[in-house]
Amino acid sequence: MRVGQGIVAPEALLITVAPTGAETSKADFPQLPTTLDELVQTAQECEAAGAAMIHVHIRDDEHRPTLDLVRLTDTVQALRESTDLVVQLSTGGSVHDPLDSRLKVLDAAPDSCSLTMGTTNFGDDVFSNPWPFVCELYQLSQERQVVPEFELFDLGHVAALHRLLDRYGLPYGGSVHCDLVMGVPGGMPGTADALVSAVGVLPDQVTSWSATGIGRTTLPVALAALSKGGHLRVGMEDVLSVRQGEPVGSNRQLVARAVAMGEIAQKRPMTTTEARTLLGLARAEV
Ligand code: KMH
Ligand code: ZN
Repeated sequence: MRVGQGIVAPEALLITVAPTGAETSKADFPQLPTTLDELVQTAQECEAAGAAMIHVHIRDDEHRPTLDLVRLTDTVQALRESTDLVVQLSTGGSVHDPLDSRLKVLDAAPDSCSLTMGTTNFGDDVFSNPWPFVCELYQLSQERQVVPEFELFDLGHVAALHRLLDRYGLPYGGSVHCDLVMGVPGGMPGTADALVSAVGVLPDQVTSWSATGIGRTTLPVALAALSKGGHLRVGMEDVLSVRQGEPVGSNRQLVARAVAMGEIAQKRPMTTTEARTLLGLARAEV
């Protein structure tokens, strides 16, 4: 296939940055970007370092996770004005967010949204994604012309993705991009073996995938993903140490490390334009 049909140069590595998440508190980790200014600055630094997409969770004035629609809309606009990154809003939110608020995230009109393919235990909590909610969110993404990124925390989520695509067809834009989220306590382990198992049963319709390993699984998962031809997600949502005893200083540091790992695998960071092509956004925008 050709560039422009969703396929980009094989040496291009999509690096997605997930800078904030919903689980870490500002008090525990002051370098976490929680204000809009901090998020914009992080986004600009990460784009300069090699990221092409940003996975966004936002916080309120007290630095608590929020799905406030005005804030989400302002955030999408600010990121568009200050960067060329593909802007992906989290529809996962925090484990405490109700399903209807999570559906409303699409009202903020992002380029992309995360879409988790099933319920998973999440440490001591439950990250709830019942099948009817998954179907509703997927159909809404098609209707609103938002490109979903399917979040796969478990092998069962891969099976659910088969079912979803068979039932409702391809996403808006025609590409199918997944992200393996590995090493969550309650989900699949962050190991090379688990990654190989999951990648081996992805639906044929999948056009690209990335992976991220939570906490200490971040490096094994990244290295396994590169070995299997996948892309990378990095950021403080997923990991807070660069090595034992050394806290992450900035999201840029994690993007730079992903670029360096990619270089060893003879990959270069994908441009934002290439990312739009990969994800089907370029075709969608024509
Ligand atoms: N914060 C987690 C409960 C997503 O962004 O879509 C869910 C999450 C996944 O982070
Ligand atoms: Zn997230």
